[in-house]
Amino acid sequence: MIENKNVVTGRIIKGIGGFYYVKTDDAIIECRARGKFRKDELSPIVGDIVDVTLSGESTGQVSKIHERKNFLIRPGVANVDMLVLVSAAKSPLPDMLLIDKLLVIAKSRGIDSVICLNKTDLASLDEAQNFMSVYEKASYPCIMASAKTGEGVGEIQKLIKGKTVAFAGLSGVGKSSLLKRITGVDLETGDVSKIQRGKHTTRHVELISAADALVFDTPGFSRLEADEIRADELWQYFPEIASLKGECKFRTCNHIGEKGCAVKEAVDSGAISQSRYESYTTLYGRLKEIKDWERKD
Ligand SMILES: Nc1nc2c(ncn2[C@@H]2O[C@H](COP(=O)(O)OP(=O)(O)OP(=O)(O)O)[C@@H](O)[C@H]2O)c(=O)[nH]1
Ligand SMILES: [Mg+2]
Ligand SMILES: [Zn+2]
Repeated sequence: MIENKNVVTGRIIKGIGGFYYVKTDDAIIECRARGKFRKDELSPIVGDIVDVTLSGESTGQVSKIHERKNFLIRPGVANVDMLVLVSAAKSPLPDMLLIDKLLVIAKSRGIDSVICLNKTDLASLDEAQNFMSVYEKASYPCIMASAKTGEGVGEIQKLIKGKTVAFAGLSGVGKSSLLKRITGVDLETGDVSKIQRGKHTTRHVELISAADALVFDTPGFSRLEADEIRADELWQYFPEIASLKGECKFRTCNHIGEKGCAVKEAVDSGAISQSRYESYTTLYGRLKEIKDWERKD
């Protein structure tokens, strides 16, 4: 094959207003995506490995998206090894259903998740541990952190070493603040009054190379649907429910109040947390209403 000198391969590290910034071995190239991606409904996202056809020294056009290992729509990231789901112990309080939806989506796409509770300096140890125990029982790795005091930062650094990791969560939980500590890169962080007015600080996904890892800083979000998942498959994406497979009285048990349900028994005994079970039943009810033909692929 003849090598085309005008084509280089790199990774999208940022996307703003129709421009993509592609990092190659020796440059950052500003690109516009080609029309054909829109037609195929395949848009480049941050983290994509792409071919770029150069039009100048540092400008070009994304001409091919390499096959993705995985991707998420919200936050829009591709080819990740791990998701760090950040919540704050206070301001804002954790949104358990949102966390559980994102955990479900990540699991269904084969992405491992870690739970990180930030701003532990604002809460009592009891409050922090209550939150942690919900996810420890579900067998997710959990870290208590504070971007203010530096607690947990070393632990996160150790965990993400050598990996490509996306930080996600509500606006204002401190994703950028933590990443500033972790990577030493000076990211923009918000002030609380701005967040209370519903303003987001980080507006674009950005891939940062630092601290022996590649990390995505992502904008906060509060709306998320897991609509691509079928109600009768939902149990698979709750590890603590999946581990009870075959234990219920009825083989077809959906764990929403049937007789002899081992999942409900585990909730009653405290082995499965009430909050996770509520998320399961809420999500199940919502997904059950969606007809198969309405489901996006
Ligand atoms: N007390 C305390 N405040 C923190 C901590 N981490 C972040 N903050 C504050 O919380 C506010 C929001 O932090 P950001 O890092 O901008 O939050 P974010 O998650 O990146 O928000 P978006 O970019 O809007 O999604 C800022 O005022 C930070 O100083 C923490 O551990 N403790
Ligand atoms: Mg931010
Ligand atoms: Zn059951």
